Amino acid sequence: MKTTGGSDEAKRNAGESAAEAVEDGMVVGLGTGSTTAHAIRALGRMVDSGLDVRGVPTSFQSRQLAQQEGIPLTDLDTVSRIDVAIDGADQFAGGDLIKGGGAAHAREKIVDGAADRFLVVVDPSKAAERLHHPVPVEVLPAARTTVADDVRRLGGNPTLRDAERKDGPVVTDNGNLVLDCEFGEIDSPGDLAADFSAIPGVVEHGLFVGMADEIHAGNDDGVDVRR
Ligand code: ABF
Repeated sequence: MKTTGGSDEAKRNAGESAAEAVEDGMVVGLGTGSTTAHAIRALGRMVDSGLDVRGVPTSFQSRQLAQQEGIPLTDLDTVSRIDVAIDGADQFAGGDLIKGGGAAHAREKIVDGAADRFLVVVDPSKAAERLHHPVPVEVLPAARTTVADDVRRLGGNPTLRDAERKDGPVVTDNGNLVLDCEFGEIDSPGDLAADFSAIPGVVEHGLFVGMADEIHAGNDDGVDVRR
């Protein structure tokens, strides 16, 4: 699995800390990425020891890992609520996040947003005073050019993810494309989120504003939990 940023030990400490919040009988949102993968593996071990949970995956990748780990799965057509969602981030500033490095942010936002508690698992390389990571924006293929024009009008610089790759650009689990939109420091994430949402052809953007309930920031020696 592709890993980014900090050490695997820091990611493990974050993921395992969040998994400890899961209790018997819960429905758990299973995020995407290398940090959440540690939480999913920890949940797999808890299931082996008798924990009764059902997972709602956010991506093909998290579905596969959860299946390997023996975690029973369900979906949002079957359950009416999610107790806890555990998911990673590309950057966080306070409780605001940029997600979508794994191109799974549309489903992540649905699942994380449906959870009573959304726990973010990160390593220290993800911390920022102000968000400045490029914002991934999932777009309908037919709208990639018009959305890119609108992003430029907002002051951003959009790049089609992996446009130069031999086998073509990244295609999301939903069959769409991703524009990574560079804005420098983002003064008002809430305003930019609203601007993205108003663009025709945008399926979902990677700004998760005020959604996090807890940040589990792992380091090599332990974890710092911010609520
Ligand atoms: C997903 O995986 C994404 O929303 C985020 O982009 C990424 C974080 O991955 P990692 O934990 O590997 O850094 O959660």
